[in-house]
Amino acid sequence: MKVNNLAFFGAMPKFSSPLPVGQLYFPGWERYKSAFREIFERQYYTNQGPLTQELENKIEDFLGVKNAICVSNGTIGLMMVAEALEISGKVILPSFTFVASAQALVWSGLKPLFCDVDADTHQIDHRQVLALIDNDVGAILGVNLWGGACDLESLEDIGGKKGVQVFFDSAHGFGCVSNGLKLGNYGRAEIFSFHATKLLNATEGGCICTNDDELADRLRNIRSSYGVEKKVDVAKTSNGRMSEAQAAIALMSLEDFNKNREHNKKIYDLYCSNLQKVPGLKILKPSNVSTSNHQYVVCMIEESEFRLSRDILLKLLRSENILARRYFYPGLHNTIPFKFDKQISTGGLMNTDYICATCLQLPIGGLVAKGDVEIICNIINNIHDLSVDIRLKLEQ
Ligand code: T4K
Repeated sequence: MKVNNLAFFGAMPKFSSPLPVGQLYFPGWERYKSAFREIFERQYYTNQGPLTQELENKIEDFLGVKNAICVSNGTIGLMMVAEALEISGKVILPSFTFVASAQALVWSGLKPLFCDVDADTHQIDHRQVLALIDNDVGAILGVNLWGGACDLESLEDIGGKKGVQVFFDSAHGFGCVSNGLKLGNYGRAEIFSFHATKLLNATEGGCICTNDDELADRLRNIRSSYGVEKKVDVAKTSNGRMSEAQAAIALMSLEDFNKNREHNKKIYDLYCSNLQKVPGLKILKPSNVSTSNHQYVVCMIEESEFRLSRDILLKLLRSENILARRYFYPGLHNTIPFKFDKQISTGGLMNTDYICATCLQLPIGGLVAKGDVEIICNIINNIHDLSVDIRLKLEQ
């Protein structure tokens, strides 16, 4: 292959239509039709309808958790938990996460305090959490990234010893198992996202899980402005209701969950075997879990060995219609409003900066076939082989 065979330098893209990074598993038109016909016949669109209730029951069974409280998206789920836990002051969370983890805290009147992450796992560095705790810290929000988990038990221990509540953002973690227990069973509560790009998909949606019945009652009353049958006094209410249309799609997605996860695992394994010899490219192994949902394929590009930067590789791939992404770039601490706040972190966030500059997501999920992975890996291998020529051409 020659440099001029790359789409970036004028050749035809290797994929005729864009290949996104997200899941996008579609259940099939006939199943949609029959699910939506039933909603139409019942003439019941939202407010804890039969499909939402069925979904909650099925998620409780699937995760082995006492309470699953479905909501309209993961972000509002985080806001509702922060409210229900009656937290005040600062909340420690990792600096490498999606903006919603921190913004949900801001909406709840809390102050995020960023903790750096581990360079190898990308998860919050629990050793640094301890050093950040002072009297103003009201909670720790652990985030379970990339179909892996942070050190859940260490964070729970730290919270217990310091008298600080711990809850988890498991937006990426539905169906993952850590220490023999499915995510959803850790901390005071855990939040999942069922966004279209997640393996369990409700188009938009999410779920809060907790084994604390009293907390669950509070959450159910916060979810809707008019509460639920079992009234609990809460200071603030919201509208975090999941609609029947969302629940119908999530139910189909849950039915297909194991099959879709298997597909992701095969795709993940194929990337690993086809890219293992590329110098400077390392695929992240989901951390701290015995079962992952393989929701993301995350790789790190070390420029000195790969001989091209992550950003150049990204441009070359995108020209081929491979919509690779650099998630969480440029890092939460470099976004508004956090970048203007010197107290948002107490030390350097060196690992977060390093990961933001080197990490890249490759396509996985329902729209990606094994043959696509072969093509993507060939292109990446070729790009590395041609790196010297590519550099020269870019400098011209
Ligand atoms: N905590 C964490 C750690 C999170 O990662 C997230 C969300 C949350 C909390 C909050 O949960 P939610 O409130 O979102 O439920 C996505 C999602 O919007 C977001 O849910 C997710 N994390 C975040 C990491 O990624 P984008 O900007 O990457 O997605 P988007 O819409 O650009 O889609 C990716 C690709 O898929 C694009 O190439 C377009 C394509 N696409 C997307 C959709 C939705 C399609 O082809 N069809 C589609 O329907 O944010």
